[in-house]
Amino acid sequence: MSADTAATSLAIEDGIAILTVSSPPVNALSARVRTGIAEGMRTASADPAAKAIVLICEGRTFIAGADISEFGKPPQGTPLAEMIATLEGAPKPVVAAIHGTALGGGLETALGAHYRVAVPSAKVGLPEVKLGIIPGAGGTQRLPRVVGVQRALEMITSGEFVSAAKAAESGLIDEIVEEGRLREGAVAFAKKVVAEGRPLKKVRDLSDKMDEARGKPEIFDAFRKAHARKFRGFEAPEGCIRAIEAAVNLPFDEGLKKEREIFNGLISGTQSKAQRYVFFAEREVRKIPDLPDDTKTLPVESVGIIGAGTMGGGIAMNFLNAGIPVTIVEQKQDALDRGLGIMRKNYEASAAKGRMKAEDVETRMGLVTGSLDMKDLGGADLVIEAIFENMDLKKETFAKLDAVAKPGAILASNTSYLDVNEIGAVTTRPDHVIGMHFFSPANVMRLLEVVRTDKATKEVVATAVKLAPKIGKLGVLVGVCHGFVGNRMLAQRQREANRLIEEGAMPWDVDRVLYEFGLPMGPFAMSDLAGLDIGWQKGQEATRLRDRLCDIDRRGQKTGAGFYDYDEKRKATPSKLVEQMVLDWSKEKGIARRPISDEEILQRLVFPMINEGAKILEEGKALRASDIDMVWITGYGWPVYRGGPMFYGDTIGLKTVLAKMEEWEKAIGPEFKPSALLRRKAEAGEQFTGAA
Ligand code: 3H9
Repeated sequence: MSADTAATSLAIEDGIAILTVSSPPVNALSARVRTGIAEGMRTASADPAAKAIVLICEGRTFIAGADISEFGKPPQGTPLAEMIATLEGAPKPVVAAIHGTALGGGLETALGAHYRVAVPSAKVGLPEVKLGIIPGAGGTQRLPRVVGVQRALEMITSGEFVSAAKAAESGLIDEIVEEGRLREGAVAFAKKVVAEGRPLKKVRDLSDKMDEARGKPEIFDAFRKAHARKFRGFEAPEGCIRAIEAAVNLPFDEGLKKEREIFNGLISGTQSKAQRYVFFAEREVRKIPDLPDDTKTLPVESVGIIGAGTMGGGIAMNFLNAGIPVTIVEQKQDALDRGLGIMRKNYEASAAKGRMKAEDVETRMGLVTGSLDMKDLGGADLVIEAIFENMDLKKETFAKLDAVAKPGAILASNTSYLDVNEIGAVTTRPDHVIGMHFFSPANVMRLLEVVRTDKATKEVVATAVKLAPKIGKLGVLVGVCHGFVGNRMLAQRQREANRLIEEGAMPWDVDRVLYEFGLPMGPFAMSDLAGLDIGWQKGQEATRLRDRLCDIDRRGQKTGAGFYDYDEKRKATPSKLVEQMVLDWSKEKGIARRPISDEEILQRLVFPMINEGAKILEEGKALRASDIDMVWITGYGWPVYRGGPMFYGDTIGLKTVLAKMEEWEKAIGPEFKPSALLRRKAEAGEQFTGAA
């Protein structure tokens, strides 16, 4: 075989050809791999010494899909569909031997084989939808022929990874072989197929599992309807459904053509570009230039948490889920009991929904110890403070904590805004103090901002960063500044949201624009959910419209009214009363209201965020634009198909963003002053991410 096809090797042993793929890290289907497999298949097919062919991979996994980094580049080597046809069309049985993950083009390859075997730990799936595309090498046509239409719809539109056992149940895997003995198991299976004279089972020729859906378009419409909320804004799920419909209604080759047409349409679109960017951005987050992978980390085998409120309890649950024991300290017994009670209730609710077993509730709650004495934190490797957001209180707490925590323990603050350097300065160990900023609800939201203080040692920072995935979080490294990355940018948006309703928009206009953009909710609906009385002081003169709402007991969802009116199901409707209050507010402030377009609302909310993101980069408070985007996607529900605010800025064009900032700086005020980085990039015709 020529040098550039060395990603595969072929051996014939005891009548069975073994075609092995070796292309670390994940055996993605690069041009070399595709060409190697196609050549290997042709050689093995033509060799009379081989009675069957086993396709197997070296390393940690079976083929994990097409090589995503090749997308958008000119095609080279054997096309994937052609390669798969060499498997399906082989004149002797082809067996795919699966370990690790057979994903996307990897599973499509396995579906081209006549039989599939897997070890119990293997997983299979078609996750293309998460990249904004559909399976483009026959997956949408072959999978429903094997597992049925309903199951194929679920698998392909969700991109879920399915265990070998479940895959075997649905007929996707023909046999499960012993863990660690895949090669032997696959060869034995191939010999059995030969000995028994089993047919060459070509998936393209199967059709009985699709009968249930033939002539029944209502199946697809019902599926669309049932998942409308989940699919909102995304283009790819609809593409998946249409391709599966084609599988049901068209002959195989025409279905393939339809699949290709849909695939091509999606892959050249902005959504897929954004989603592929996010795939790599997510993996970039853990790459920190001065903390190479082999940086020493400190053990975290037990954790202390100060504060059993909503945040403290939610944070504790992450560690309990990971099997790490937690001691949680409160000041008063009733607050402690309440906090522990809520944690238990949350777990019980998960168990009731079937998300965990009933006994897991006890195992997890068995790992938590409540205490009223900070001294009980003396044994913890890491202590996270999650008390009220007040600098004096935090300093006092850290001084006390420093006195009881063991030497070498890491002390972390969950502050959302405050200066963690200043907090660390009250301890004898500022080099062991960092920020670990969780997002509410802390047991659900994936984001963790790891706040690097000036004095924190590399080991301490690396420990927090490496801990994040263990507790199910994406740990994004950020620098100390007011609000860090996420809330610092959010403050820009909030300021403009308030100003827009003074100038002419209504709260529901602002919320609708952001909702239609793809966010789960806008700032006013969000405030109603969180409670308008945060920061409200009863009896004091209202300086904000929301305080005025509190004065008349419209304190948000919990009181049945806030910016919106709520019915008993908490469904929101715009309030006439609030509308009048907004009009009065503008009048009192002497602002002549004007109509504001949706486009202006969106720009006014989002462009200042992009500008702030640029300042964050300029000041080195985030490592790269893509880290900022991951903060917004995982912490604030920014739609993944828009790639994050910095990527979005790139898609709009930085010249446009700059021009607007300049216009508003003149018309409204200095808070819109463009960052030097934005100006430089815009003037040079560059992007923040280089990926849009
Ligand atoms: C597709 O197949 C389209 C077809 O239908 C049709 C085409 C015509 N390509 O995640 P990890 C890199 S679309 C290129 O950290 P893990 C990854 O960037 C594809 N690179 O490891 C990382 O690089 P680095 C459908 C890839 O163990 C390194 O490998 N398939 C690809 O946590 C390790 O990855 C998918 O969507 C790729 N396909 O997870 C599967 N995959 O070290 C995508 C990985 O430089 N992949 N890399 O940062 C995954 O879900 C996970 O990577 C996997 C391993 C579960 C496999």
